Amino acid sequence: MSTENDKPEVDGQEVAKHTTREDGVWVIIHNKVYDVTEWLDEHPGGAKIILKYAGKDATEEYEPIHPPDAIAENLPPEKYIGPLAASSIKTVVKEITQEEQVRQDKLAALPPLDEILSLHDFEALAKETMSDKAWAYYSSGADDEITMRENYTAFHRIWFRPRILRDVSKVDYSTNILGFKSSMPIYITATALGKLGHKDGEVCLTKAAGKHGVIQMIPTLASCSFDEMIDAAIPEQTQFLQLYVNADREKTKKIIQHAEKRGVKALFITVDAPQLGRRPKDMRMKFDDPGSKVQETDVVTRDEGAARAISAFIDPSLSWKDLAWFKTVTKLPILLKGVQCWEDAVMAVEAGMQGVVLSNHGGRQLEFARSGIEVLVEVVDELKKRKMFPNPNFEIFVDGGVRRASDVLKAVALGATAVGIGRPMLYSMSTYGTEGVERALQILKDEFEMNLRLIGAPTLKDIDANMVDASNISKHSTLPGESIFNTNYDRLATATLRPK
Ligand code: 173
Repeated sequence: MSTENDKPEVDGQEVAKHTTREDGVWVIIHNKVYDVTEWLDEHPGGAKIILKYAGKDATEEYEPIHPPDAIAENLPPEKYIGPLAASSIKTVVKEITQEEQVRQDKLAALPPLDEILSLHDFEALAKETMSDKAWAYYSSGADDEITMRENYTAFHRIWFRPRILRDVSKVDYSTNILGFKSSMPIYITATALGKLGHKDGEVCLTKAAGKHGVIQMIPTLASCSFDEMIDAAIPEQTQFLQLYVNADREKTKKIIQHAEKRGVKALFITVDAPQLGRRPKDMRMKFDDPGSKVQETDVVTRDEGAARAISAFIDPSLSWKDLAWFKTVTKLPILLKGVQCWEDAVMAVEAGMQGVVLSNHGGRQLEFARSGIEVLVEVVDELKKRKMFPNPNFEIFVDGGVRRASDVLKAVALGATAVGIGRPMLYSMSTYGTEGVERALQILKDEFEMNLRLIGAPTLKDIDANMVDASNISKHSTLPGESIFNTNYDRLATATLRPK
């Protein structure tokens, strides 16, 4: 049997001849040449995107969207043609586009990290320096992005009721999350496609989390492989796993059991994404290249971006009845991520879950879903009435819109164990890599220290619901933010003069 290593080198000019279904479609990924002709119509992202790279190096496009083992798992070994000839490597290396050069120049002009004072700073710099595609993917929200903005503004309807004269010479903002130590009441939540933002991808988050004693929730759809994220952790570092459930439950079982074996400490099943939301900003980035060798039959119907394509495996039939099965395949604590009302939180307790994340998926799923922080208030109220909370076996988390430690402390005051932070971690990673994420976490620590002193709480246990006024939390502003309202709608007309 021939092994991979026996294959002859392939010249770049030979690869360049294989650009059509008739002549065969070859692509180069990581300096290896593959024949993907027969795979074109099976590709979840459609044939069109592959044809765009026919005869060329597709590595850059491929990397963020596929885990490193995707090719090996999907293509039969004989479709590996051979290594790209060393003499060709230079000739096929893409010239850097003008757009990319501009981006590189901007990255080189990033201010030193000690000038970054808040998570907002990272966001502003990420918008300036990320590729259009990456920015569109990370920053987009569902529909008119009203829920996405609401996540952020909902925190502004909660105000503090600080206490004074409480000896805050020493403050301690560390906590336990599901029994695991955390240096602060936050965790890095799961977000997909890390290599869109930074070439090293999610391991940047792993490393920064390890350095700062923060828990990382590993995403199902990362650019790095699961094992890369586990291997990047230091001993004693805690990692959780976010899980998209595959219609093929055997695949899901394999993922869970592998994660458990590799030391993951909890499983967060995403329950708010039976279908991926429509995110217009991302969708407008759909792949359309007039130069590509697209044929009539290759018209792509999936026009909702790479995320939609790679999420096609998610099982929309998942239901409460399935939860018992998860308990048969793992001993890990199981939590539901994406609960949005108290009724479902009660059902989660009754189903024996170890907790819930009150979340609307960063405003990327159902438009007009309420913010996690708003849902927290009703969930804690109702669970308390039923004597289901506080409960050492059931913890409540919130995510969405968090930019400040003060936001986190509001959630803690209202009953959350900790809060998930997603986009700000991606923005700090995309701008400065691991060091950026470390700086973001340090900024949060500095904010926690100051805020605990100023609200008069030496430890997180000293914070309770009386330290906040959340009485306005359900009073929504109905203005659709500053986006569509300011661009598409005309100002209301008023009476004007009529010069004679
Ligand atoms: O919010 C997302 O973009 C997300 O969760 C996702 C799901 C599937 C594929 C890629 C991203």
